[in-house]
Amino acid sequence: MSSTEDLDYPQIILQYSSGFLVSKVMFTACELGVFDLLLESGEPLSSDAIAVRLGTSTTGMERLLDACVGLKLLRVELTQEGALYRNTEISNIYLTKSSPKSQYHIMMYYSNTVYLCWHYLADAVREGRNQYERAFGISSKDPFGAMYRSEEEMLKFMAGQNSIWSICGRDVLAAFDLSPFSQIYDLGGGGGALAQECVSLYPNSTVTIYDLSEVVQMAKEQFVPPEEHRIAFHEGDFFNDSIPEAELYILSKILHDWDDDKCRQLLAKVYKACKPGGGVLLVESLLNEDKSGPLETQLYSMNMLVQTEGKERTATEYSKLLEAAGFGDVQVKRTGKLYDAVLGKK
Ligand code: ASE
Repeated sequence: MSSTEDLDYPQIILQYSSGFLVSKVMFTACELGVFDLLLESGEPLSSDAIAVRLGTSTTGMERLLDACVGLKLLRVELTQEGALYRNTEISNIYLTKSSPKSQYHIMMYYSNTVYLCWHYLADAVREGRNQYERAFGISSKDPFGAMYRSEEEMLKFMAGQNSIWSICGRDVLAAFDLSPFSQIYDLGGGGGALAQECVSLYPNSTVTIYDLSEVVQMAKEQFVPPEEHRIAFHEGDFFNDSIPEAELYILSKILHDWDDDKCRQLLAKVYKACKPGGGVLLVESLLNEDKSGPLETQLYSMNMLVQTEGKERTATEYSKLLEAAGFGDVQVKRTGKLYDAVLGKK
């Protein structure tokens, strides 16, 4: 045993045991609007003032604020009038609703939807399938039918995905020089934040968001500004409807939703539609070849188990899927961040 491990005080086990408490404290402070209030107020506030303004109990709010201080999401200062709380820089940027890099919506999705599926993780592992039936009483045969079971759920998911691209989009699109491709389809492009990053990074490109009809309607209404003429829309189900010809297809966090069989079907269809000289860009979180990490990706793969039909994969697994569909010259770029990029050519 190495000297850093201590069997009498196994700190790592205790930390892991309370990991879910940490997430829930951050989610709850977001949900109640603590970070938004402290940003708006422009001055540090007492726990009593925060509780009054947010309509909560003082005893609950005081403890929530102190836990946020422990997590370094808030700072506390002791004055004659008592303890005063303020946001940290990272909270201002990522945890307030109005910030351009806000992660508020993905937190709400994790806290109110994903969290409920994870309650049944042991069942998911036993059965090897998602847990919509147990968590929400709805059939899990069609995972996106289940995920989009109401307009509100669909909106939460789309807003959540958009918040991820507001911080990760640029890196994955810059991983390869995509300027040779001007006609781009973003298959399953959802709320369009990645498409928006794409046209801003590659000003000569036009991006068509291909997604289910109700998703496209929501994207037009809620997310993509109508004056953005480099973004177009195509309503369809990429498994059952035709895929138009283009130079580049982006599949961003799409293959991780599906089993190998469905991935092969989809990629074969994309290959057929693709112009010669064109390609496909996969944006995914890559597992190490021996699946020893990264931890974040291993956890995402568990999330795919409880929520979808898919899993996270290694670079070699994605390369094989691409090659089986006919794509060649497969290149892998690790960004060092959460999401990586794999490019295949026709
Ligand atoms: C999907 C992405 C997500 C399907 C279900 C999902 C996310 C949460 N639930 O394609 C967002 C990203 N998080 C993960 C775990 O990938």
